[in-house]
Amino acid sequence: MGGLTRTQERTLIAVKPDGVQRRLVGDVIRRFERRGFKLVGMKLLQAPEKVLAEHYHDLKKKPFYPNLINYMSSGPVVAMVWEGYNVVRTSRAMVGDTDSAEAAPGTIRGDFSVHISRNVVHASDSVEVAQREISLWFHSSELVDWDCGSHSSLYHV
Ligand code: IDP
Ligand code: MG
Repeated sequence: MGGLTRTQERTLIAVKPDGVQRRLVGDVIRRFERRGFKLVGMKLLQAPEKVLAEHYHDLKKKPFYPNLINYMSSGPVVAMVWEGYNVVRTSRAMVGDTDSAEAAPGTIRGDFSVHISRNVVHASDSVEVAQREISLWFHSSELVDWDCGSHSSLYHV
């Protein structure tokens, strides 16, 4: 037994409008690459209202919901799909607590955010939610299966 049974796990990570405007896209990507995850989808887009309504449907009754939709519509987001062993759980740890004041230094929110309403990045919170969010934000044709092969660690001389 043993082995990496969840290597194929995928999650949706999105740099929110504040993160894009603050030029944090590269830093977010760098953290996921350094950790060893594999980028299988990425696009910059102005999020359609319908997508945001579906994405945050469980928060519809919250008092902050209108402000959340305004925030998420305030500029483009960079939506990404990352793949790897336990990527859902690990990326939540890398992103940090929803409330910026609770987010540990070293996490994305703990390094870049001071308020829950401008917390720079989204990460799916379970494998099931990740699957739903990935199909909401991406067509299957936009996801690329690729092999980490020879260029990840070898130089050709
Ligand atoms: P998560 O992004 O850490 O999964 P959720 O509870 O799913 O947190 O909330 C989704 C997003 O809604 C948060 O990332 C944040 O942008 C926003 N949000 C959550 N709670 C509050 C709040 O109390 N005030 C303002 N915005 C909030
Ligand atoms: Mg959430």
